[in-house]
This record gives sequence, structure tokens and C-alpha cells, in this order.
Amino acid sequence: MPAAQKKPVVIVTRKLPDVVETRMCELFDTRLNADDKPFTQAQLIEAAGVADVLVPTVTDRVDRSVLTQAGPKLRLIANFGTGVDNVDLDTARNRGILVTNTPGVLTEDTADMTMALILAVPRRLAEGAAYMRDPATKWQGWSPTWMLGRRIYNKRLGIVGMGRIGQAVARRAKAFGLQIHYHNRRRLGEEIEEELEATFWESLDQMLTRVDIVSINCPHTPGTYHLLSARRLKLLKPTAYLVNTARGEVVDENALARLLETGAIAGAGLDVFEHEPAVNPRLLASNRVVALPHMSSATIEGRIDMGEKVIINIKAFADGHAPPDRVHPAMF
Ligand code: 8YV
Repeated sequence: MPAAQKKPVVIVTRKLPDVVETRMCELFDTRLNADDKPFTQAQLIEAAGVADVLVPTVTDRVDRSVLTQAGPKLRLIANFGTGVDNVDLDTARNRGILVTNTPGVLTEDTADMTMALILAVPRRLAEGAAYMRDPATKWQGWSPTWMLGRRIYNKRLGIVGMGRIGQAVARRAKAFGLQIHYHNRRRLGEEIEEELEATFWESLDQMLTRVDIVSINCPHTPGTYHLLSARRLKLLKPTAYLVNTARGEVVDENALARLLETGAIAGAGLDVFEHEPAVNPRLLASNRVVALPHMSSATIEGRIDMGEKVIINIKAFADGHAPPDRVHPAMF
């Protein structure tokens, strides 16, 4: 790509905030998706065939088939999102296509929503709100034994994946009086453990048997697919709750639905699902579940910050510099 003379052709698969699109059009030869209809696989292949830079989102499957049919110009996939499980990273690397993401800018928003679910599920917030709105019910007033949930304070929270988001959840949870436990590939430094008063569990199985709420905050990789398998979910106490704002694929959703139906687990707060946008109807049927439409990072500020990151990655690349958010840092 003769970067100095020609603007790179950038194809954006979804509608982004206006301010982001305007700037992208100023800087690059940008093709937008004004009606925001997700690309089909055929459209994705077509886009990869002509673009210098592709800007996909979590709704695009940039798989082997797309990448092997990509045109020779495609050198950068600047993902609009932190998780990159929508991109076949190995094939991209083998073909010398850089992949960047948008780390850091979604941390606080995602942690806020995780905390909201940690509060909402045990305290039956969604059930109470739905009851008040339902024209079929007529609230009869306060009752000492009605709508009782479970106390949050002093309970044990087990965080699976103690990266940026996991730590941000821990900070919030600690302020609510929860005891922080975590499982991570690597143990945190002593200083952070002390600050969070966090207990490290090398064995996920052992942690699961002891905690009251589990929060999934790890990325979806081949190694974390169904990390919360049927066997592991069964280790949870019947009074335990599960919150997932990471990726649906980390949890065996069918097994979770079964355990919720039989009361073997107390409830779940789910912002992500295994087969989005499809949602297992058994989960939606359960009043032990608070389901959200993958909106943990959905703030205006967050989306603009994500766009800014995407722009910086593309601009650096177009100017012949290493994009800062390379998923394979060694590549460039
Ligand atoms: C994003 C997310 O909004 O960044 C991520 O990994 O899961 C979301 O919160 C989405 O991925 C946009 O592509």
C-alpha cells in the first residue's frame, strides 16, 4: 500500500458513532455501513477482497474462509472491540495480516454492568421491576416475607479471569463488602492482591465449591471454551449465582439451563450467550435469570473511545508505524 500518496480503503462493517465515522472519512477512504445491517459471510468475503483495512465487530465471523479469500491488499484487521474471538488469529498471522483491538476503554463500563448483575440477580431487581410494570399484577403493598433475595454483603465472589476487567470488578465488589477470590492463569502481584484483599485459587474447581457468586471475566479462547463445563457448574453450591459479561462460549449454556431448572444453582446474570443473537429459550424462561442483550460496554463514551482506538491503530499503520494495540505484539 503506497501509504504516502493514497488513503487506505477502510471497510467498516457496522454503523459507528457519527463522530467516529466523520473522522474516519476525513483520514481514510472509508466505506460505511449506514443501515447497520450485519454483513453476511458473502459480504464479508467481498469486503476482505477489496479493503486495505477491515473494521469488524463481534457480530462478524472473520474466519479462515474469509481470510483465505482476502485480497492481497488486506493487511490490517482493526477490530472494533476488545475480544478478538470473532477473528481467526492463527490464519491472520500466517497470512501476515495484523489484528488490533480496543483494550482498556471498556473496562470500567463492563465492570459497572457486572456489578449491576451481581446486585440484581441475588436481590431480584429485575423480577421486582417486572412485577410493578405488569398490568396483570396489582401490588398489594409491603410484606415481610415477599420478594426476599439473598444478602450480598460478606459473601464470597469468585472471579474467573483477573485481567483489567476482573480487577475492576474486584474493586467495586470489595466496596460492597464482598470477599474477593479469583482464578487466573497467572497469580497477581502481591501489591494488587493486598489492595483487593484477594485470595488466589490455582484450582478453579476448588474455588467454585466455595464461592457464593461467580463472575466470568476471561476472554474466550480455545483454552477457555466451556471452562465452566457441566462438571464444573455442578461444583457450585445450590445457593450460588453465576454472572457472565465476558463471552457465552466460556459457559456450557445447556448445562447451566439444566441446573437452573432443577434449582441446583440459585440464579444467573447473563449479558452474553453462546450462540448470539440466539438465546437459549430455557434461560429466558427462568425467573432466576437476568438476561441482557450484550450491553455491558454499551455507553456513548465507550463507543467513541473504541472508535478512537480503531482510528489510532489504522492511522499508525497507514503512516508506517506499529499500531499500538496489536494482538500479536511481535508482528509488525
Ligand atoms: C463490544 C465486547 O461492544 O469488546 C468486546 O469484546 O464484548 C463488546 O462489549 C463488542 O465486542 C464490539 O465488537
